[in-house]
Amino acid sequence: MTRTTALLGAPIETGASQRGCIMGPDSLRTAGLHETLQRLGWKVTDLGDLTIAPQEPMPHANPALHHLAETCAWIEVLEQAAYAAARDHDLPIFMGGDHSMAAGTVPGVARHAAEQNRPLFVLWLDSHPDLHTPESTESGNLHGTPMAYFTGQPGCDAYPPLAHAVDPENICLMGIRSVDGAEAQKIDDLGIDVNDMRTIDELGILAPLRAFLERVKAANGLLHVSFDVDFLDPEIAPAVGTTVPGGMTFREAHLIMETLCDSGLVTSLDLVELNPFLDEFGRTAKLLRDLTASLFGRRVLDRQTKSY
Ligand code: 5AB
Ligand code: MN
Ligand code: MN
Ligand code: MN
Repeated sequence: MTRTTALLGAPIETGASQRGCIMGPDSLRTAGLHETLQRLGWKVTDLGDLTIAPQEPMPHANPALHHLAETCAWIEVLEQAAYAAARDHDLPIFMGGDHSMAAGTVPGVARHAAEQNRPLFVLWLDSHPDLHTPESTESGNLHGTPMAYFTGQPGCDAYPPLAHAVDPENICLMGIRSVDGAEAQKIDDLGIDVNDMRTIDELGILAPLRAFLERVKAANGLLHVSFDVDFLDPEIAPAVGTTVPGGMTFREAHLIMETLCDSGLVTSLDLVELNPFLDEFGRTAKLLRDLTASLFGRRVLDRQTKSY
């Protein structure tokens, strides 16, 4: 049977410190994401871009916060749209947009998982854990908060009520190399599976990834992958406002996507933090397109046909 995907644009940039992520969805379209997935045999539906109404400022005890009202509005719109996309398609792609959008997409797919009586697992590919709350963030940039929200941490009361929290035990972080004090504390408290860059240097990416995928499979879980561009090394992916040196190489990133493809377990994907204003002739958008193609079945060689 033909597998189905949907492209859903979330042109949101209010969670980031710099402007430009609003152009992310169109940059991915211009790079040919739709056509690439179609050529791999998928039925692709472009659902267009979501919008929110203009918002009045929302006061908060943390004076550092930027765009709280807009973030709340995006969370509500995205939760509903991500829920519907996950219900209607095999593997929808949520095209960002900054990472605050995961505060909507993850609860949306969590609602779909709950309806199916299946646990939701999250693979978080990022140099940051994004475990601040609106109370703990010092920068006030709300793209640093989605994981605290969708795991139901205290300190997120300013956000819409959360119906389906993700169990921290079902989350795997990979590529982590920039953690603030409050986030490190929460990682300890929650016991989240964190594969920081040192772990990956020591073990490689495959061993921890396969161990996580085994858990997803054993639990018959749904698997959401949240891909932040700053997961990649800035040398290969310059188009992001929060570059951190020492990231994933080209081949490590493809190997992750190829391994995810082989597992057949992934049921939704965020592509976030792409800032085309910082890109070099679409280089980062094309890389994201190609990494997505690896997840959707593109191979260097078709190994199935090879016999030794
Ligand atoms: B991203 C930082 N922890 O809170 C903060 O790019 C960075 O979605 C957040 O991972 C980075 O501002 C958020 C210093
Ligand atoms: Mn992030
Ligand atoms: Mn990040
Ligand atoms: Mn970022």
